[in-house]
Amino acid sequence: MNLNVTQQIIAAHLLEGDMIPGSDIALKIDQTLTQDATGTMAYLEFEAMGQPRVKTELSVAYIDHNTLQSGFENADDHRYLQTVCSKIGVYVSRPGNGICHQVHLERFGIPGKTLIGSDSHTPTGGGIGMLAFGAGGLDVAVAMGGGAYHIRMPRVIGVELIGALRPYVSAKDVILEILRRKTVKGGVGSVFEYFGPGVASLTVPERATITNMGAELGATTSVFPSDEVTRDFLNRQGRGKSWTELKAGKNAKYDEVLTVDLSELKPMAACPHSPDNVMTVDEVGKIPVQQVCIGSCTNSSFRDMMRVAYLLRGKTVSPGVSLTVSPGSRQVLQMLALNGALADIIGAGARVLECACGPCIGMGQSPCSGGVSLRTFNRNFEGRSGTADAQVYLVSPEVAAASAVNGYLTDPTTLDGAPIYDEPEQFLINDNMIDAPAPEGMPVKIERGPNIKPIPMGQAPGENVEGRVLIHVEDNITTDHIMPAGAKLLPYRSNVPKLSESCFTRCDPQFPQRAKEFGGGIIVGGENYGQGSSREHAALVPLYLGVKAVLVKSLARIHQANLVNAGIVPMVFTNAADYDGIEVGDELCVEGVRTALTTDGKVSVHNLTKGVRYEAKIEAGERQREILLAGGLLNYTRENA
Ligand code: MIC
Ligand code: SF4
Repeated sequence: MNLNVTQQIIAAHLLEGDMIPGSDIALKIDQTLTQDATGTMAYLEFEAMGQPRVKTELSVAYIDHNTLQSGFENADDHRYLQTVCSKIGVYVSRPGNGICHQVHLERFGIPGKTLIGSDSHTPTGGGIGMLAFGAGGLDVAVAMGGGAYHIRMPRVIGVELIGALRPYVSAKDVILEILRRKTVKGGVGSVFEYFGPGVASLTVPERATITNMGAELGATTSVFPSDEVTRDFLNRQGRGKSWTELKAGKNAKYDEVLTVDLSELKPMAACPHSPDNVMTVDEVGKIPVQQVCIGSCTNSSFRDMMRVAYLLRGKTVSPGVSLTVSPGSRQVLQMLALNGALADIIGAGARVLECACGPCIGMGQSPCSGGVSLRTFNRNFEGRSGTADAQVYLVSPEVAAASAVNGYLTDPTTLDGAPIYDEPEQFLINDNMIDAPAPEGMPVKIERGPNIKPIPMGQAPGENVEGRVLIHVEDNITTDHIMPAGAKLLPYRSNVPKLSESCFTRCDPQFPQRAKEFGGGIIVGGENYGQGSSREHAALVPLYLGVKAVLVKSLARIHQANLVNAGIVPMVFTNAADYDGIEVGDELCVEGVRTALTTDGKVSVHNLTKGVRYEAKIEAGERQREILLAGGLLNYTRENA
């Protein structure tokens, strides 16, 4: 066999297309996951498609994001999720049971299977050898109905790991080092596949930290082989039967190879405000810290928490610091409670939060004004923490715990000793918070609260698409800029009209008002537009506000798919310099849209205000063009049903 692991899994799931990098392929999807902040939409969409029951091998809905219930909205959404899932055949992981990616890895992940999830960190499953992708809710809904997942065949970047991590250097430092080298755009169109002698030194949860944060590279996904370490992890989870070996063929090739010597790595920090703004902790220096948050789907495994407990044992959190700890799953929390490590964490003064996303998505714990917050999370975009001027640094659990005690950023390799950690004989298995769906045919009443509002529907575009420029934004705009999350807004994830009041307000408070005044229009942006989360709200809310097209230098993968699914035309400048000449309010006419969608995608954008023309290309594969012609995926699915 000459195939690498990525190609082997793709070959085994290929429904359409050729495995030529860049060309459209369709994959069979074995498993899906949703979380509650994107799941309500995904299930509303599944219902709108008119399918009675899911057709996947396994579909799970997790309730982990919207767990702060400061009004009826989140609780109503949870009830909707529980009832709709029971009816259509989806398992539900109840609130408190843990973060989707952590629980899925522990209880459901299977090497060699495909998984898509309505969350950008679904590639966490790559730690156990799954080919796992983040996707918009509509794509997940289609996969639940048995439909294929359509992507571009990725390039495969081989990451050769050699050596072993030194004490206090962590899996987080591996992915931060790769982000330092490749940046938040460096993974676009690629899968990061890990190989080499260093792989065996990493446990499955450590591998999952690395694949989780591959999302920040803009990668299609990341994957590790499935080896004895994987088998061992599955055995300890009582799921040894799910193991199969997966390794790259002897003559497997990669489109590019990076080498990381684990033994040379130092503790790192991603500095404000981007995950690729990486320096060593030593280079950043001993800056005073006001908050430390440990948890999130990147770093909340039993291993991570045991390291934290070791560093906190017998210590006190520095008086100037607020330390929060959120274990990633109830399995982890219960094991910490049983072995006494939780007592070490509590004893040091940590504020123990429930097993959920919590501060990572701004669900509470916003730092103080201008505060420095060290977080073991994966994103430090400006304002995401809920405090506009907070300085968020992304670090490993070891750096976080050592710094919480000292009150300043601390390189743990300067400490004595080394945390001793052995994988537990057996992980504690208690699936009593995972509800099985009702048997097929059993009547289940779906409960809908008043917060659930209709989904906006796209419209088929005319030959010319006209509109004024609503906003002109720079490079690397995230979905957190387009449609912010946080404690105040997440309760409205099933209420697009309400969300629309906050669309783009982080960039321009006048945006929603202007969109109304202009009667909708066109968004102009820079490189890597829409990076970050998978939230389709970053497409559906602009759609609701009348956005018809976006014209940018380049697009992030999941957001591009979400725009197409919503029926918003994604266009890329042929000549990036044209971006500079456009201003808010300019009247644009995109000429020949329908013709372009049936031919080569090329359009001419006439700036009627400035009297100039720009060349652009509609960024969409063949099937995506048909979806755009139909006015979005829901219309397309109905037409083709
Ligand atoms: C995130 O980390 O930004 C989220 C919240 O998990 C999102 C999903 C969402 O917006 O609900 C993601 O990463 O896809
Ligand atoms: Fe939750 Fe944060 Fe992970 Fe997103 S990145 S799934 S908000 S823990």
